[in-house]
Amino acid sequence: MIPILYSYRRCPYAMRARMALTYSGIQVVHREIELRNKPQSLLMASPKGTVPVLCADGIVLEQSLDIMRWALAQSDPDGWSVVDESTSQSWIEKNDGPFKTMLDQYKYPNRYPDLNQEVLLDEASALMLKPMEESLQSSQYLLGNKISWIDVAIFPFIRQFSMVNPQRFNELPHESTKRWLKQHLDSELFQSVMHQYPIWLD
Ligand SMILES: N[C@@H](CCC(=O)N[C@@H](CS)C(=O)NCC(=O)O)C(=O)O
Repeated sequence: MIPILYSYRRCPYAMRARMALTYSGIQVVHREIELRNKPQSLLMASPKGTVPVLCADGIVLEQSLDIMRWALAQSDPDGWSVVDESTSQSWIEKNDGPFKTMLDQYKYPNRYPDLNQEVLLDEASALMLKPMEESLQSSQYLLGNKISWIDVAIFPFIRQFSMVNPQRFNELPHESTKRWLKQHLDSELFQSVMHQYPIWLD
């Protein structure tokens, strides 16, 4: 059976999963959902109702990182997963934890009227963008001169952050991070996972 992927085009978690699946050459049946109107089949497979979700051969993977790991375990032609475990873990924890919180606060100022955008930008820089810049000044990718699953897992979140206020992002002194971001945005892999699908209805 071809695995089914429930996805949402603009979701950064779904983007990282789609990129890993495409890189690994795994064919999936794509089911594009609307967050406001989730299909019953998704909720039956995964009651927590987030995307991405992958249903394959009796297994249900409900976390984007699990989908990435599952894909890479099947095929990893360029060695994306050949990286130091603890360094990767600390990047992911920072990205999926406090940076994602700041990203939401920065992206939805109406929901957080007490927070100041410039302060948030400074905090997000100190937490994530500056450490990324330091790494990317000394190597082409976050964990060295070879792309790894960490670059792919983090890139959709930096993309989203940069899109909140592109002009302001551009003014930041993080030239290597901007170069890295552009390289991923322009990549064939990223372009290929941004295909627009019609909404899946059960
Ligand atoms: N930890 C999950 C997070 C996934 C997630 O939060 N996805 C968002 C979309 S970007 C979602 O489905 N939210 C549910 C909703 O908004 O109802 C993962 O890594 O897959």
